[in-house]
Amino acid sequence: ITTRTYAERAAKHPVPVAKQLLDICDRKKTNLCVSVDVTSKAGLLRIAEAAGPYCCCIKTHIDIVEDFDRDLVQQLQALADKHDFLIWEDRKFADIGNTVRLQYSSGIYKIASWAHITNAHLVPGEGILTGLASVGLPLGRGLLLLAEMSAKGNLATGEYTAKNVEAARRHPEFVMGFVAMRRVDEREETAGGVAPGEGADYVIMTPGVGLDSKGDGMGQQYRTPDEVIRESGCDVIIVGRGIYGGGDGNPNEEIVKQCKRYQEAGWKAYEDRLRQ
Ligand code: UP6
Repeated sequence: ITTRTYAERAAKHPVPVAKQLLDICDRKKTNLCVSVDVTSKAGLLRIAEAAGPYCCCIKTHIDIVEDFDRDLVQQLQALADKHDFLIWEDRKFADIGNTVRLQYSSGIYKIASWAHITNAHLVPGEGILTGLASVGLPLGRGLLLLAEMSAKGNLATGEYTAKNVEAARRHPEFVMGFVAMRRVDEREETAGGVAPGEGADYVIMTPGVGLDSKGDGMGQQYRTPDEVIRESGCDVIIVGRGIYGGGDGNPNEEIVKQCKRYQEAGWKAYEDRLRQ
């Protein structure tokens, strides 16, 4: 588990967007990514505006927004500039290279044009990385591979997880890290893939974080910021319903209150990790 600071890692990271993210974490003293899974444009913008000052990243599922338009992404980009956070479209691409290239660049959403970060499953093989990189690299975007998942009974385990790390190592300019539940890169190092400590630095972003609940009745499993950041060595906590509350979202003051609570817990866990 790395005890290097976000600032130290930012200074050396080969992927520009990872460097940016780690710098924001350091500057704003937050490792909180807020997942805004609401279905209206107004709701998404309202929550992003309320959460913006407390997070390093806002994660979207843009295809659930009923009244999506270009203005939504322009306003979201303006909020990202104003509050100093990155935008991650949680698209979970999972098709062959040529198809994901088109899904990433084109259609209604034109994800690559506004999302600093997106993510993909390795199920189709490494062609998915070539396809996404052909669009994302020239734009300075970064990709996370879903090496593990938070849901009960998910199939992203063992050999599949290790394959994600190996594939990432072959695309060091575009793959900035993983969605994972622990430091999967170090486990692979220990298993003999690369000499310990000599592998590239990866940002581990971790969903399934909640302080008040252990699950949602639909397979989601929650752990605390301390379990995720200090014990498991992950870098960013992703919190959705724990902050916005589900449905159309909590009132702004509740969102701010929960953001502060998760920001504080995540940062304390990081400081405790540096000391251990
Ligand atoms: N997410 C997970 N688990 C994964 C990958 N992604 O929960 O393994 C995403 C979900 C949702 C968010 O798609 O947007 O993270 C978690 O939301 P929650 O905090 O409300 O459970």
